[in-house]
Amino acid sequence: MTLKIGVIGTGAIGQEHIGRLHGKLVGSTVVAVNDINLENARVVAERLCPSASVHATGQALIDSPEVDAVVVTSWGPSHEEFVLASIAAGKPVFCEKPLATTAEACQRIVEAEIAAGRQLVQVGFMRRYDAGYRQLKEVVASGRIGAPLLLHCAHRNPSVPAHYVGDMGITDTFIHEIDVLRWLVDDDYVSAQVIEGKKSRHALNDLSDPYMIVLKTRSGVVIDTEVFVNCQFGYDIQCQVVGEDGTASLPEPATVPMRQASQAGRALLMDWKLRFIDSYDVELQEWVQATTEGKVTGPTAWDGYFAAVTSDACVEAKRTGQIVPITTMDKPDFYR
Ligand code: NAI
Ligand code: NAD
Ligand code: ISE
Repeated sequence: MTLKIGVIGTGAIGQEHIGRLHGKLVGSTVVAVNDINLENARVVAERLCPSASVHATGQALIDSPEVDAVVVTSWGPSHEEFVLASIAAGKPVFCEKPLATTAEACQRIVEAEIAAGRQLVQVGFMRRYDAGYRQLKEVVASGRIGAPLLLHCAHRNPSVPAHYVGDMGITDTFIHEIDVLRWLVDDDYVSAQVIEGKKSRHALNDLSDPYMIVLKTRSGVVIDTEVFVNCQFGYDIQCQVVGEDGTASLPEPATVPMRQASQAGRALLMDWKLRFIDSYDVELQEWVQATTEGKVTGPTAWDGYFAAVTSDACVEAKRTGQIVPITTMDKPDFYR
């Protein structure tokens, strides 16, 4: 069976995912697209999936009988509307992170999915599918470095566009760490603190950049992460786990070591699209397969909700300078 997919949001990652789902991966085809910028949707469809229909609204795409499942790759603030509409239509939906931009919105999605009686939602936390993070998790779970005590992490982008503003360093960027680190150490967070750094001259307008975020888990693991989205030098993701008996680090992406022009070294990647390119393929291939079988096997709406509660606490911690507790509703049996 071929899964017929509708994609809402034909921007950067929407185009990447259309390329995967229409031609690269097995068992899927893109039959419909929409973007708030309809002209862009037409141009993208013409280039990547010429037989797809271009719908005037996201709702029309979701309602279309030709669409079996929905992929939401529009801007974060529009996610809630499209995920709720997909649930109401009884259609499986893969939503890029964040599931929604506030915890309340994610809670509405969780409640709607439970009321619908079956899991339909998967969130695009693709780092769980990355070979490096999977190897690191295996080492941690094996006990070879003892129990994890501390994590030192960094999420660095070379630069960000002008529309990247406010607290997107937390809600759009650090949200990846929020999800993957909780999965890595198999623990939940209880508090958040944010310490602002000296502002880089490369940070535009009112953007604070860089800052440090400190999360504490239920079992007492302390996780510090540098978020620096105008670091200039590369797209650089770091994660070191300090255990009772040793340390283990996220492998660097494979690039060719060179000696040239009196320098020895390796090139750094500059683009997020390339750093986790394989993990997007694995993530979406598994989603296509599981959706065809009527299952959700990846990060759920609950994971999206937990990430949003944590992200809200980080935003509050940044605003107040205080250590903010992270409290969620009890995990419903539906997600156990
Ligand atoms: P983008 O700005 O390139 O594309 C977003 C697209 O959504 C634009 O074409 C815009 O016109 C469209 N759009 C916005 N509101 C809409 C609406 N109401 N209806 C229909 N279309 C709408 O943004 P980008 O970088 O592609 O990010 C999109 C989403 O993907 C975000 O949620 C972002 O966090 C996520 N993302 C995830 C990544 C990952 O590594 N998993 C990487 C990059 C983005
Ligand atoms: P983008 O700005 O390039 O694309 C977003 C698109 O959504 C734009 O084309 C915009 O016109 C469209 N859009 C916005 N509101 C819409 C609406 N109401 N209806 C229809 N279309 C609408 O952004 P992007 O970088 O592609 O990011 C999109 C999403 O993907 C974000 O949620 C982002 O966090 C996520 N993302 C995830 C990763 C990842 O690594 N998983 C990487 C990049 C982006
Ligand atoms: C973007 O949306 C992503 O998801 C990238 O992975 C992240 O590094 C970047 O900061 C976000 O804006």
